[in-house]
Amino acid sequence: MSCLAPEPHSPRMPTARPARRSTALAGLALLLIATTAVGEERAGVPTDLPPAGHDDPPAEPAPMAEPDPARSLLGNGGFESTELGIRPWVLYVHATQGSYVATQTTESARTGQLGVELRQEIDEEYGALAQHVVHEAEQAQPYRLSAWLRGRGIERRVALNADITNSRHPARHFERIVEPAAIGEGWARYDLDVEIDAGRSSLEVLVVLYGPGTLHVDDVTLTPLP
Ligand SMILES: [Ca+2]
Repeated sequence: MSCLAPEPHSPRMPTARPARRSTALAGLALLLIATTAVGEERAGVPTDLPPAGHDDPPAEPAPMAEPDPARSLLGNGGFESTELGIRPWVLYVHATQGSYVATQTTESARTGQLGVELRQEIDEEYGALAQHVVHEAEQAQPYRLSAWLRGRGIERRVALNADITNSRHPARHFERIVEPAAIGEGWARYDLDVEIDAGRSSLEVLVVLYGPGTLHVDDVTLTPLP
């Protein structure tokens, strides 16, 4: 677990665009106090399933199974759209326009043909891929934000964030920090579990690169947990 002190590079970040983000800063300190980090396990597809026909007990449900993109609340999570580009994702940067770039590339594809390369161009605190979703739910439901990442030259950290503002409950902030040593040139999946309350929720999910480096991102999903 990590509890972050409110810092200038807070994930509840100001943005060069769009301007509406700047109004959200007032609640920053309180949100960060509620920061939640989840386990550091990497994703893994079970490889030790018993052969069919054995009397071995059945394998436990795989909690880290590959999320089903068809159930995801996010759009263009595989970055495959050649019409939309990265939309509805947007690129946030800390302050300096052009300090990070987000580009669809074939090198960034884990599945399909394309993924996104998020890269620092000019020294700056952070850049982030962000997507905003409005979700209406009859009852509370846990969800899992998952992203497949690989990278190089990352010196500070990467984070998965989810900020959830609900019509019936106070806003909540969820965060998973990924240390640079955990990000290699091979793909690994990182997960962040969140709770979406009943009612109308405004969700913002972010994949944040702090400091220098190149981060390849693909197959980002926000799917309901059982
Ligand atoms: Ca893809």
